[in-house]
Amino acid sequence: MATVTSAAVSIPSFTGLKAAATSKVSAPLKVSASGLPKLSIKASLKDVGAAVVATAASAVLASNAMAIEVLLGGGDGSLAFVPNSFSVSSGEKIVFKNNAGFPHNVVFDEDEIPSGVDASKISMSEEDLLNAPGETYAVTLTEKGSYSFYCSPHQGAGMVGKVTVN
Ligand SMILES: [Cu+2]
Repeated sequence: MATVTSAAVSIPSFTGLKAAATSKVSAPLKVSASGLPKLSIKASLKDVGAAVVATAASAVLASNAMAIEVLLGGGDGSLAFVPNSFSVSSGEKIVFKNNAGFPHNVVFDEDEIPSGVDASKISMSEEDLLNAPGETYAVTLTEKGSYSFYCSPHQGAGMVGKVTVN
């Protein structure tokens, strides 16, 4: 536990960076305001790794200034992607963030993505799950077209989504 505490203390600069980058980009969505403080307070060892990745990601965000955040699980407890249908520009980062009702994951349907795109390269594995609040999975799609995805634990409950890459 001592390790967790010291790691949590050393992280605020990283999460701060991420918070700044994320809130700037996704402010119009108004989805990150409540989630971010929780993330920085509850920094666990797993979050430390995520924060380091996020730091690299925020450099990318700063350079292309494009990203969209999709919540995994609705604030009302619904098993859904929020939003569940959206558009992005080619190369825009999509960040799926655990919000409620987890575990969740993000798997693209190999039959409902543009031809030539390898579903396994843009998906989490079916067995891989995001278990903790605030955990994220990020993907960047470059091939234009329509993509369908689902959460494997909750696909039967209707946790499916669609993104159009323009
Ligand atoms: Cu789910």
